[in-house]
Amino acid sequence: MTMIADAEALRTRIADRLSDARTRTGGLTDCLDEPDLVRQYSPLMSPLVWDLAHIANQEELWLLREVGGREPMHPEIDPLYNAFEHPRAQRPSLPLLQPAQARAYARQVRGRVLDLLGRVSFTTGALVADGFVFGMIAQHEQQHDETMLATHQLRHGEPVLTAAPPAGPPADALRLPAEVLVPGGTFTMGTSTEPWALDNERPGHLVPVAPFYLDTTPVSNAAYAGFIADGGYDEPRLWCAAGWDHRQQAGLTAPLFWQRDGTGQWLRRRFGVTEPVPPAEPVLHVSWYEADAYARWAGRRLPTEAEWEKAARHDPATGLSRRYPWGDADPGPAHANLGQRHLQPAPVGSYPDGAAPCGARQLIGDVWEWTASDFLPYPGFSAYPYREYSEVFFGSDYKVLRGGAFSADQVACRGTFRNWDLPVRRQIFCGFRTARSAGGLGGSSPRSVAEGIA
Ligand code: AVJ
Ligand code: FE
Repeated sequence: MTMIADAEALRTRIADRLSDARTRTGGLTDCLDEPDLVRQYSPLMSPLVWDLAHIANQEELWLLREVGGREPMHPEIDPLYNAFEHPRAQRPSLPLLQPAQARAYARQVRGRVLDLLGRVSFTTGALVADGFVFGMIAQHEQQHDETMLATHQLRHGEPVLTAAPPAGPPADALRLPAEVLVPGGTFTMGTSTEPWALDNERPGHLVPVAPFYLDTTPVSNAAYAGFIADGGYDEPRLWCAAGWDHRQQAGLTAPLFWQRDGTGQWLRRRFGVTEPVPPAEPVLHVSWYEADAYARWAGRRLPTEAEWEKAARHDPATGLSRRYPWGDADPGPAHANLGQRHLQPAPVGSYPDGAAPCGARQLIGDVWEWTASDFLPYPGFSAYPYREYSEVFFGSDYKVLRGGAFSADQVACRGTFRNWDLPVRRQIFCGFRTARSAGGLGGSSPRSVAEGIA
């Protein structure tokens, strides 16, 4: 392809990804009236109208000002939408733009961005090379769309979101082995080549991984209910010290949004609808502490981040790391449950076309998976283009989650993508799978996926 055709293809791709994000933002905000957009549903979340204007403000900052060299449109509002100046709990008391003003601001910014996109040459430096900063802004909006979906899940009131349920599991789901072997050896973790990878995914580097067994699928609701029924929440030996303190202080007894009906059956609230907990669906809305305790109960442990990524990306046939478990092709509807196409995870064992070379399924999509690892920089990390995306969060406070969920869009999900949160958090769309080291003696596992959801 010529350079000019390349640039045209890139413009189209950028415009499409920006437009996808805006469609989703609209879907999450047009369904609510003004009081519901301005209200705060939980101190953990911003009012939706804050996300709306923050999305526009970041787009203005990075695309119109940094790339386009324009003057600020409304400099006086910048501090209101700087996430570091005002914690979420305080945002409802700020003099925020009202919904109509926030929408108008977002529309104006986007119009100017599309003008700029038509003129930009992608050759004026690292920020625009391969369209990076445009991709970063599409990812940023989609990340806030995911946050807004979590706000919807916390909201009480009539349901306003609908989506088709995922298909039933494939015929082989129940016959899958409960765990798969990931052979030991070095693999390439992270990337130096994926054009829209964010700073914390870089650079690609070699990491040795000892052989281990990984659950074929995420842990199901039925398996998790087994942990509850066995007294897992009342057995301090299953919890790390900080986890037990938190379990006591927060009074945890089950995943967030679960409750028992009069007969002791588990129900859950999902986007305003209360329904029986589906046994075969991956468990959602558990904290890292709960995932860690479950794994200990199962005689297992959480996978490290490196183990997770090796299982998801390493191709033993070539020795190379793939972009996704299934290869390098962008995710399609047969590969993974992504993009808020469904508003719940698919049954464990779904998406055979998205399986990794090791045989693990649903590594991408369905539920974010807690890993054992703290959020740390890779060797050779350098903050780009701003320290507040990743660097200020590095350390032992945050745990890494991998793989994306039904709530995440494909532009912000890939084999190298790293998410992180505090180990107490569970309003995000998080679940987990477990692992055990191979080679040693001991370690238990059910024989099949079917046994795990019986
Ligand atoms: C990567 C999901 C942890 O929401 O705090 C949004 C993404 N960063 N705006 C977050 C983000 C700046 C971030 N997470
Ligand atoms: Fe943000």
